[in-house]
Amino acid sequence: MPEQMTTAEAVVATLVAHGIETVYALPGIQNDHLFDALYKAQNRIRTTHTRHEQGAAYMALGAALATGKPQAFAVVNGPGLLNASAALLTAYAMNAPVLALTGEIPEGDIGRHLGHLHELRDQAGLIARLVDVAAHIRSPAAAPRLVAQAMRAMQSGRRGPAALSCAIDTWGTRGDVAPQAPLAPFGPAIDEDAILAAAKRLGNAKNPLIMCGGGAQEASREVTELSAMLQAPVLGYRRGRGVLDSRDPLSVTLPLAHELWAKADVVLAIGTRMFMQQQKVFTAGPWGIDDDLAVIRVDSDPTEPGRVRAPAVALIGDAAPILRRLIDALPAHNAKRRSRRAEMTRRQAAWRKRLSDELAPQAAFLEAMRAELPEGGIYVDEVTQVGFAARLLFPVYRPRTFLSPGYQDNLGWGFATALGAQHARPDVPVMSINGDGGFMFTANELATAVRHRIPLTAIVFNDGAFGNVRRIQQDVYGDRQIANDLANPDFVRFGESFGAAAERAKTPKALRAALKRAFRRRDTPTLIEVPVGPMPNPWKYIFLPRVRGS
Ligand SMILES: Cc1ncc(C[n+]2csc(CCOP(=O)(O)OP(=O)(O)O)c2C)c(N)n1
Ligand SMILES: [Mg+2]
Repeated sequence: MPEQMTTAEAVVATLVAHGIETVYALPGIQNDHLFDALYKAQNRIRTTHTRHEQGAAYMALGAALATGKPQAFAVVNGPGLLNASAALLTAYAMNAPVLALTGEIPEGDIGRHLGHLHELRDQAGLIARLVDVAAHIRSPAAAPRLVAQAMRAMQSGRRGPAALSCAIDTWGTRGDVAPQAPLAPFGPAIDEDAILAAAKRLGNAKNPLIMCGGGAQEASREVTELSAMLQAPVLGYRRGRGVLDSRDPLSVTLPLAHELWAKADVVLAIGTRMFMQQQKVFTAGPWGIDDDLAVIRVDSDPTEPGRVRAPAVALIGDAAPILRRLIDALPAHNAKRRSRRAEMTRRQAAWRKRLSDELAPQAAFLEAMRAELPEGGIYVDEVTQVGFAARLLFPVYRPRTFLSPGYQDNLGWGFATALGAQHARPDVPVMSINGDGGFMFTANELATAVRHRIPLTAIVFNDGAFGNVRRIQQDVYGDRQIANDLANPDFVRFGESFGAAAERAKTPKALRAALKRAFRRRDTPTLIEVPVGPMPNPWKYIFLPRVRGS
């Protein structure tokens, strides 16, 4: 039955019908009708406001990554949208379902360059470069369908962000609106010939290897079964970590996977761009591919597998159902396999020892963190020394519990993203690690954590520097140091001034004790400062040389 409502009310009603529970938001006059609609719908949808638009957008991103479900944020046009844009860019790079709702200047004046409040020339064109699916809402009647289409797009094929804009006057326009149920996600049927081809290749493989990217996060059970059937080691580097439990002897981190890569004959690459294997990174790599290596790609984006090099087999669609079919088809072709348990346990231990020795300061802090963070607790990464080591050394037990920013690697994403993860998952502790440089990008959102009682635990490793930049200037540029030293607040007093719990921990042991206290607080954020010195260089274990092909 159509009902009379404003465009804003129609959008909110449709978001609610799609299971959106929270809008992360920062208000402003262009969106006043939207916030009025959110006010009226308070018992069905929460509005969680932040102190800067990037905080709102990163919170939506964190909530999406932690839950795997679509999330929404609302900001004003122009500066509000631009403030949110780095998070939107990151959501795109991470294939995260984040919906941006943004205002616009009066409908009739778009494109006339009159200089309205917050006017941004060709805002729609700018948004189109940030997301794959964007629409401009022109009437209340059109709103539900556009919301439903955006929601469907965010959950179909290659996942990713979407954006909806609406002019200041249109938000308030009343009209007849018909309710809109969610649209079924779309995707191709599973290609049975390709499943058979993949099953034969994998079944006959002598040294199979599985590689997981972010697209494998929903296929943990299937990857675990396949790995056991094939006795195939599984690499998860950043976005693929936790798909196979780190405690499984077949779960390997980057340097061991690189070693295995040299001898692999069939690789099953699931939801990964295979960037390091195919691309030179600065002066290292690619790992290389030659004719003795058959690559099977599983990807929800049909354009991804052949982008650099045509694979032997491409399986297009969501990973979990495809892998389930592969599990069914494999036994008819699978070789009899000896357990690699002992071998992999030994090789893992050797790498763990080497990395823990060479990256000792980072490893000791990571060990303290893992000891306290419960099995289902969520670790949120940053572009910082302990973070780089975590990508190699931090054991991860479950999918969606290691959130690492993907190829944007944008400094400052961590704290606000972790805030969103903790907001969306109040049932588990979330731990955000930060450098002193990155933390100050969104440290203002401590106020948001206190205001909304979000019990996030944030650790700041304080070396008084953009440490990574400093080390590069020391090592590569003859110690000509510029723009890397930081004047910091007293982080403990800073945290306390917001009303957060705060303390300083100088050793891994002290950090462990501080984390124990922090994870017990369930309605207050905690800030833990860890003063550190320079840390050993992790990069030679991350940017690895070519081991095959030419
Ligand atoms: C948005 C963004 N700006 C700049 C950089 C470049 N960058 C990478 S690491 C880094 C310094 C990080 O300093 P800090 O957060 O203190 O971590 P540390 O290396 O000292 O542990 C910078 C500036 C980046 N990755 N992202
Ligand atoms: Mg630093």
